[in-house]
Amino acid sequence: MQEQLGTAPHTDVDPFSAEYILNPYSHHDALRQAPVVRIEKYDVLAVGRFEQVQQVLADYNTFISGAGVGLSNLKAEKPWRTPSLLLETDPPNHTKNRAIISRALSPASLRSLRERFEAKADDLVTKCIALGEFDAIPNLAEMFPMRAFADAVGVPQEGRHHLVAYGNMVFNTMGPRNEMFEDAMRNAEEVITWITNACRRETLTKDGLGAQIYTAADDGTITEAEAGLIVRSFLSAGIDTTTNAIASALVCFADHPEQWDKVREKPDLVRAAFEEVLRFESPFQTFFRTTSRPVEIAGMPIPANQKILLSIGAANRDPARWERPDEFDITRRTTGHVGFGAGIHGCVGQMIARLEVEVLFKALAKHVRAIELCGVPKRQVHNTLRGIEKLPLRLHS
Ligand code: OVM
Repeated sequence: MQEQLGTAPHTDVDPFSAEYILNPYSHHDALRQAPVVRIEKYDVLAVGRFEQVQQVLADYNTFISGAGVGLSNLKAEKPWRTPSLLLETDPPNHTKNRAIISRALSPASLRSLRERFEAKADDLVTKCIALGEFDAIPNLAEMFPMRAFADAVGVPQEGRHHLVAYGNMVFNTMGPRNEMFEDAMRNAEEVITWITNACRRETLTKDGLGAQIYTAADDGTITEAEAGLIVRSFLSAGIDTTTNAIASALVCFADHPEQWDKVREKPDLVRAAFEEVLRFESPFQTFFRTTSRPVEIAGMPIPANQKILLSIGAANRDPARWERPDEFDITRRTTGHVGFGAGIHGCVGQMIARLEVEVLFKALAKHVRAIELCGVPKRQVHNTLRGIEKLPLRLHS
């Protein structure tokens, strides 16, 4: 008889149920009860402790991305789109593609964007103040990345609402085939057509981040089609994530006016505050890796070809790693949070995300004395993102 050593405890927690999504934090203890747990409903393993999440992210040869970072194994099931050349790829291809997109997002490249972002932020904040009570999701949280980021990439003005729909498709399809998955894919054909066209060399502006990717096709490093797919990564990862980070930041400051006062007194605190928002309300809550070989996590044997869910949200509130994990505190040390992931797949757009949020919240700090919630924010029931659907606010100048 073979002895069962170090088996992962089972849990009936369902990270893709509406109940969980509306309040993930009340379920995280169950995910953190052991270094690895088995989620019965999907028959996958999960890690929610900071230490193991960190460890899995660091070991990219064992815990690969090439089988997808959603529940579905892209090597076994046909994916709905060509896999991403960055997110869903492993070295050596990942390394080559990542270098190309990194160059486009380098500090030197981003420096020239600051002034344009500032003008847009000032204009948008002034308009939002004038609206009185307004919904901050379409009017602010979506609008800012949709103007600042989409302009920076160089995509057409017409039809930009498809960017939000596409983000919903990309992130909701990382979960199981549930209602959220099907809802996000309802209009897929029209959205994919728009996105595919937006990624073409002929469609992009000549001076944007998108055009910069095509210079790698010009010198033969990648093909024209690969350049289009790398541009697609900008449009997949660059809108919904930032939108929900902005929305969460607005709620955090509305709920903690004393911390908003600190930011108003010292706007340079915005950057540190944003890291705390990412820890406290991580926009990208969950994703997966797949084992490329049999391995042990904290002594528990894991077979090859096993999907493992990483709860970024749980790791960023793990009491073993963070003091007072459930308190929003912009003065804490947030170094090491995994809100942007970590390691070779760590968010390649993190510097532009930080720039967008810094500029927007500095404009808010300049014009807005208080951020008032005019009703309960309506959560977006979403397989992957910590989303807000409706956010009634008033900005007091
Ligand atoms: C991509 C992609 C899509 C979603 C997220 C992401 C967080 C990347 O298509 O490359 O990174």
